[in-house]
Amino acid sequence: MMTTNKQVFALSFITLLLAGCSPSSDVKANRSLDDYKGSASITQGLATTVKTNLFECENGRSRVAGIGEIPDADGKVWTVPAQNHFTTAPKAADLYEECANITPNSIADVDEDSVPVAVIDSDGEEITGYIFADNYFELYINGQLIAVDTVPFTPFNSSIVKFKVSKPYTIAVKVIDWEENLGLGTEDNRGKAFHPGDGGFIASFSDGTVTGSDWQAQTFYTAPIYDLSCLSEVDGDNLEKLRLSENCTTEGTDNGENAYAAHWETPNNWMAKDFDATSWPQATEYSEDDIGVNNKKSYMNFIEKFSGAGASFIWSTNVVLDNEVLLRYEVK
Ligand SMILES: [Ca+2]
Ligand SMILES: [Ca+2]
Ligand SMILES: [Ca+2]
Repeated sequence: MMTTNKQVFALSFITLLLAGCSPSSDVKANRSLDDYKGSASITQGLATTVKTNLFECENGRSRVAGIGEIPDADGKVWTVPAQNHFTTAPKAADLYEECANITPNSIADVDEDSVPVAVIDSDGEEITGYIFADNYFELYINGQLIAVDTVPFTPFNSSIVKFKVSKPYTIAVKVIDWEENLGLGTEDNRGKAFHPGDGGFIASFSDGTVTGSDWQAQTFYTAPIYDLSCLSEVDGDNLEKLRLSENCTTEGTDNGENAYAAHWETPNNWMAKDFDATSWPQATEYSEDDIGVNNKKSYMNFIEKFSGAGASFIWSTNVVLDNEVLLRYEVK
């Protein structure tokens, strides 16, 4: 049974009375965690850094892309911003990557013939994909990991991939909105030490497949959360519960060290061709203005392959607070 906002408020009020009129910040934090009734596992505060930085930019600046671990109240350890295959998987070819001095002005200046082809079906169709992710993607075709993003955090880059496959086939993508403050879902930006960055993913494929609201998207890591009562989950038609954070603040702060984070376990076989994702929510579309790509050459120089090809930016329902999102689409 869902707990209504009124019930949460009533519980909070009773707990407040029990705790006295001026609860310490610890009591306040415990009260929030005790009252949380959703399906997520909750962590609070900064994660322990287990990998300092996955990526060094040879030519210019990049944000530190670390990996952290943080336990929840049950002792289960969560990897933030998400588990990934950056250090081991084949990297996508670069459309645009400043750190590697790959900065073509347009698609005409890209040597598409040199892009390696991942073969899934030897008698299949050869398909080229053009991908821009804020900040990081891992691309699976029929459950096979084809390529991962070459830059986990910043600078913003774009990628080109080729694969040979027979229809119908399944595209599955893990996208990560990376974070500087591991476990807190924030970065030092816009004058705030704890600014929640945003995500965004757009792709088109030479067989006409484009990202849009007919893709499916589910979040597995949502942060920062400063008041757990802003999280909600609702049922939809044939849907797994929508994991909503629309009532949570997206404002930056200089005091974000005690933020909560919501984690959900990713299914083991989420990328498999036969994984049943029919219950996942539909993806939410975002505009180029929402994502803020108008000043990003890694996007604008190839815009004909993105919005110009009919693709839309997609993510789960909250492009700011949802930081690990799984996407799926079946090409008929
Ligand atoms: Ca990237
Ligand atoms: Ca974010
Ligand atoms: Ca971002």
